[in-house]
Amino acid sequence: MDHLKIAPIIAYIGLGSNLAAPVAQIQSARTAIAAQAGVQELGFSSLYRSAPMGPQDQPDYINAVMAIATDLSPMALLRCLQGIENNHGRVRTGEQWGPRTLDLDVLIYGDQKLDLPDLTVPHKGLAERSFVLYPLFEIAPRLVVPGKGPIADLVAACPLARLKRLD
Ligand code: ROI
Repeated sequence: MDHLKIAPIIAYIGLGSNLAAPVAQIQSARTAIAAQAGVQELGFSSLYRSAPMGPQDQPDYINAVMAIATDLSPMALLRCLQGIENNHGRVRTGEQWGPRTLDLDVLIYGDQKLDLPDLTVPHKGLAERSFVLYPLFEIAPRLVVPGKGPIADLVAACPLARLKRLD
């Protein structure tokens, strides 16, 4: 029955943290994502330090992007990422742009464009966020972002802001 298997989808996850040892949060999230049933890690960017987008009276963020192959539906993947956020002490204050121990976003899900109540793919803010575009470009330089165009063009049009790749 092998021929009936559905090919996994390639998806990209954005990771961000600016509280409670952000580098450790991101590394632990990577391990947790890769350990999920139906998820296989394909790639992981460098870690980047970025100025907060939104209120400035919060610490700098650590950001990264992960490429996965997955059999999970978009909503199943989202729920799985929310579970990992909760396990990392994420407290949902209702403050939209506030600091967080761990933020996991479904940035891209194959070639799909989705506008569900809880999930928009590709991620709405993607084209304006250097802390998403640069790590994404690092691991997928030939990617075409559905509805938005080649990643190289998006990177070229997005100011670096205060983004620094960590070594
Ligand atoms: N700012 C940066 N630099 N990185 C993030 O991951 C991030 N995440 C957020 C908001 C509050 C919008 N700002 C951010 O959710």
